[in-house]
Parts: sequence; structure tokens; C-alpha cells
Amino acid sequence: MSEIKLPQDFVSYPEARKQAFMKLKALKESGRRVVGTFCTYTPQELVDAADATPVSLCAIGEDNIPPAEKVLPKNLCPLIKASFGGAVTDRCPFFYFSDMVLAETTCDGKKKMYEYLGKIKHTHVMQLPPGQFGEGALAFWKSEVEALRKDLEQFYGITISDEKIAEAIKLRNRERKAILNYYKVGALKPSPLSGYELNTIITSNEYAFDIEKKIEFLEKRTAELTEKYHKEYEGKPSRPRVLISGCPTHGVIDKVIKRIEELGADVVGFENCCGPREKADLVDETKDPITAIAEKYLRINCSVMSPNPGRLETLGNMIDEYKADGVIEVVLMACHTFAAETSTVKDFVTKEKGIPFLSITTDYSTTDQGQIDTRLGAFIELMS
Ligand code: BJ8
Repeated sequence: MSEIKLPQDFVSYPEARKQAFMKLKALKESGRRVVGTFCTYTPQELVDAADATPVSLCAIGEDNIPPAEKVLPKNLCPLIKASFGGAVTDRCPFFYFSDMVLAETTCDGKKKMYEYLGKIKHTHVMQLPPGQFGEGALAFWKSEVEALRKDLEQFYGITISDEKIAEAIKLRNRERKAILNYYKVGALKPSPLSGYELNTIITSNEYAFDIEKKIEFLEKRTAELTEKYHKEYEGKPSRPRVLISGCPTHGVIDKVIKRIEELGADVVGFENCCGPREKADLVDETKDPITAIAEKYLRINCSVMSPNPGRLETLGNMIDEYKADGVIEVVLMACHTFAAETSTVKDFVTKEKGIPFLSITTDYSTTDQGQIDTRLGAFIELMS
């Protein structure tokens, strides 16, 4: 079993969440507005412009599942059940401290779950068009962005100016660039950082509520790692390099991401919502802010969009840029949209890019760990 290279001050994702509870409590007590969010489609710039802090309500952990299954069907994605379970039991302090919930109609399970959340707390649901390209898709989505602005204004009794939104766009674009540059350290060969660290830092950073400090931290860590690469790694042999694709992996970091590295490969990049999926694409700072926000978020290449050609394009570019030797797709149990894309993605990776592909369907339990280890081990051998 290989040891994973981690910085001395490394904080695990569950620990980072725990630390964030206290930070959020202090923010709330200082009178700060808090908006709970779920998805990469959330236009965070509007929440920022309302002088509110967006906080992710995507929960992890098996403990949150049984309470959710009292209401939701068992054969639903674990991300949805864990998030709902955490909210209804008040075990999720992020939900507890949120003034309102901001959600989008992505997959069927999530949108039905939002109906239940709406009974507990004010829940604004943005209707996403089912595709990015259909006639009227952008106009419709833009009207949803405008509706969100109105609802935030009414809910908080404030006015959100165009200038405030433009300011938020600039700050979030700077944050995107800092995150993207940090990810790109993984493209160095051999990689000087662990994919386990990468996944942990990026998901934990959702709870770094001071964006300026977050940018500063990421820039510092990127510089340290780049220097480390030149001093210690450049020119040395590399372990097999894995690119992760599919559903968000923050709930299976230990079960899948860490295991890949313990079993002898490097996770170098993420083509998912724990990766640069939306970070590589900035909001246009030269346009009317609402149009620019609508255009940017509609371009996100999630499997809930039909068709979703952007995923293959991004995957292809990332395979080249991150010099991947194989792709491992993680599909959360009962996530139909990602599962339905598996066959297309497999053909693309194996036939067009000529590297091996493995798809793993899993949930937040530990019952399938042995089976996953066996499949990962065989796949890593295939790449070696
Ligand atoms: S933009 S990936 S964060 S929807 S895994 S809950 S799709 S059944 S998380 Fe996602 Fe937004 Fe897309 Fe990203 Fe449903 Fe699938 Fe569960 Fe999912």
C-alpha cells in the first residue's frame, strides 16, 4: 500500500466541514446573510451581490441516509438523500444557519427533494432548461436569473444594483483563476500533489467564506507545489496517471480517490463538479451582468443537459493536458443521467483517446469497499 503525499497542515474534508460550522455560526451572529446552495449552476455572483454568503448544502455521510429514506425512496442518489437527511434532522448546521435555500431543477431526484425542503424553509428553485442549445434556452434561463435577483431583493428587502453584480463577477473570476491554476499543478508530470489533497482542498474551500483569503491561500499553495515540482519531481518517473470523471466525489474521497492512490496510481485531475468543470469558463466582464451570468452558467457541461457534447470535449482536452493514462468514472448509485452517458464516454475514452476506462457505481456506504479495491487494483495494473 503506497503512502499519500500530504502537506503537514492537511485538514481532511469532514474536519474542514466541522471547522466551518463554527465560522458560519460566527458569521451568522455578526448579522451576515446566509444562502444555502446545492449545485454548480448556482449563480454565486447574485448571492454575493446580495451581501450574503453562499454555503454548500451537499452533505456526505451514511448517517444522514436513514432519516431521508423515511420520506424519499431508497433507490435515490446518496448525495440527495444525505443532503435531505442532514436538513430534516437539523444535523446539517449549514442548512440550519441558511436564511433560504437556492436550488436549480437539475436531476429529477433533486428537484423533487427541493419540494420537501420548501416546506421547511424558503426555497427558491431556478428552472433550468433541459438543453443548452434549444431555441429560447438562453432567453428562458436569463429570465430565471432575473427572477432570482428579484426574489433575493424581496426576501431580504434590498436592492441589488448592476454595479454590485459586476463587482461580484470580477471577484469570482479571480477566484476561478486561482482554483484553476491550483488544479493545473496536477498536470505536471510526475504530479507533485496528491489527488486526494486536490479533491479535499477544493471541496473544503467551499467553506472558506472569505474569498480574498481563499484566493491568497490557493495562490500560495500553487506556488509552493510548483517550486516543489522543480526541486524534487521534475524528470523523475511517474506512477500511472488517472483522470476522474462523472458525479461529484466529495462523498467518496476516502472510498475511491484515496484508494486509487494507496493502490499505486496518481489522481491528477477531475472532470467533474469537484474539478474545473465551470472554473475554466469565466463570466464575461464586458457584457450586461445578467446576460453574462446567464450565458456562463448555461454553458456548464453537466449530464442533466441533453445533449451534453461539452463533457466529451472537456474530457478530451483534459486527457491531453493532464497526460492521463486512464479515466475512472464515478457514478453515484441511481444517478441516471451520468449512468446513461457512461457508454458514450467509454467509447470516446477507449476508441478516440486510446486509453483504458473504468466506471464505478457506488454510494456512501462502505459495504462495497472490497469489490471497489479489486476493480481499482486490476485497472491500475492495466495502466502500468
Ligand atoms: S452541475 S453534477 S452539482 S447537478 S449525482 S444529485 S445529478 S442523481 S450532483 Fe451535480 Fe449540479 Fe450537475 Fe454538478 Fe442528481 Fe446525479 Fe445525484 Fe447529482
